[in-house]
Amino acid sequence: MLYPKQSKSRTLIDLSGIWSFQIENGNEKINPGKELPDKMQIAVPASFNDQLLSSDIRNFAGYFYYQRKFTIPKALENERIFLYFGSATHEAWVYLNGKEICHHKGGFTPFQVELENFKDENLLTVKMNNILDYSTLPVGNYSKYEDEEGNVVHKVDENFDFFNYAGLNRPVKIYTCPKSFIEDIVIVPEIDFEKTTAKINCKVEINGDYDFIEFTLIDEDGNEILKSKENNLEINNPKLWWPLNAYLYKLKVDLYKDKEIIDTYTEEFGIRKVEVRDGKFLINNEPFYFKGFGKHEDSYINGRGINEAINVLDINLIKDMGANSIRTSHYPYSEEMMRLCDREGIVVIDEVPAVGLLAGFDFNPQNLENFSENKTWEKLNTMENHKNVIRELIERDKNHACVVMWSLANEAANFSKGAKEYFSEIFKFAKSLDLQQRPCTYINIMMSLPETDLTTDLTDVICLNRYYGWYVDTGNLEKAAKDVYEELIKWQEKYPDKPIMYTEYGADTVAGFHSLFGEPFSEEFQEDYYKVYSNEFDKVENFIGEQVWNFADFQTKFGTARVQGNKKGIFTRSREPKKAAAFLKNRWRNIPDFNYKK
Ligand code: GCB
Repeated sequence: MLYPKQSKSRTLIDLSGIWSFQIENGNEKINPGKELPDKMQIAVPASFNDQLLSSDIRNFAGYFYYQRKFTIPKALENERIFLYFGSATHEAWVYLNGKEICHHKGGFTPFQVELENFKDENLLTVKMNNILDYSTLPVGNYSKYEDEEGNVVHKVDENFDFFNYAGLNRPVKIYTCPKSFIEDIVIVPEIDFEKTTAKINCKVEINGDYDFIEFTLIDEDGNEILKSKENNLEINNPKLWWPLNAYLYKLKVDLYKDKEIIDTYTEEFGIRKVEVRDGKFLINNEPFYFKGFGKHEDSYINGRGINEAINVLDINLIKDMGANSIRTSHYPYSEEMMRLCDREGIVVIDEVPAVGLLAGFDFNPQNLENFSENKTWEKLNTMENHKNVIRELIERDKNHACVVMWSLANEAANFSKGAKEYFSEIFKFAKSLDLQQRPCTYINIMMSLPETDLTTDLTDVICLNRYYGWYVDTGNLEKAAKDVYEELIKWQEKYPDKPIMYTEYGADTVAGFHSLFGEPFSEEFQEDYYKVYSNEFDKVENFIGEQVWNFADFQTKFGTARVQGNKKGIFTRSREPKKAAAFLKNRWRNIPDFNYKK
């Protein structure tokens, strides 16, 4: 599916704005063909949770409705008309004038439906739920019960810490296409470094009749550098896409019928090569060092709803810090963010919403010991949805130069019986879909040690989340240093060809809280923590990157270890820097993007 764009052959209508909203309470039945009874107003795109000044609605689990009216201008009536959702979190049923026209499960990837029977004025109703259980991704602990009046009450206890923001979090659009149209474009660049040429393989899917397709390659200055009817373009001296130095070409695809262009779509892309070899992560044949952050899509009021100003600011902060990369923890971010990362040269580890695949995990460090007998792979039933989210993510993000690796899960029970079978299938599936053959990984949890992890051979890069000195031996940074180093060396010895990186390490830090003794939660502790870890990283040859947890403080579910959210940010939720920011900035500005580890 292509990102909806306006062109000479396509019209785009944005349905952002104020919609009506309704919670389904108890056994109340809402008629999607009628106006919603409550007449609550809600902004789209945004999560509903923080808009309505009601903690009941904020923490609601179950079914809810969004609704608005729209009109298709007469001038567009002869076109094909699609209704597109950037996302609907987590499951949606779409009704047009009371009739169900589509259903989608999974809260972080786009979907669309062709509109066929519309009237002068149309009632669009989207029924959704934010229920997470042992079959969905992310994973939640779900139960339901009947209250005294016989009403069904849904309860979701998330199997992860970030707040379960829901609703129409991303843009909703209507766009038109001609009768025959370009349905998809897959671009696979292949660089010949010796000949300094690049082949650009373009696979196009067309819906309907046409005579031929013409490809035009356009450089960043807008010059047409090549025109061809073949889908294999070759250019000399290609300008490569580099981290923080992005060069984007445009591929214009024109669809011809009876000598006329009937549809045209322009896709931006970068030419770059990604490869894992000899314990190194190579971009354009150069060993890359990841510096950056695990993030969240999280901001005041919008919740997980798209916030383009925050996205722009965050990327500027990332660049200012001397960082070069992010992980889309723990779900695919908006397409708008991915386009921004392409443009700005931010390297992305692109993650599916496979988080919480660890039955019974409650972030209680005291329970860390009990997991070897964990029965996750007997209890969970996520395979089908896991494959769906991988397919939908790769379909959406396949052409993005910024994406250098797919992360197929965060902190699953990779140490538990059944993990090998489960993940063999998942990795095989992901690898079969990406024509660019990007590396694949999963993000490894503390209990998955070199001695206990069962699936490392599947992964291209060993990605570790570690909390020595925080969740384990809280406050003891001397011990943390030893643990970090010894574990890294064990991984390196066991898998000498696999690069290793940290994808999470951090300590909750309350901005403005200081301590003469570097106590946990103080800004001093956070800085010391990062100094200690950095020191160990530099001693390990195959260590190829550090992404701290987290870029900014973020909202979470309630818990005794969460004070109005997770406070491991280097920045506060409103993006003020904590003390550790200056240390990391100085460190990262002095670490080159390439060839740091000789
Ligand atoms: C983790 C999770 C992340 C949490 C973090 C924490 O390991 O991957 O989602 O937010 O720990 O702060 O506890």
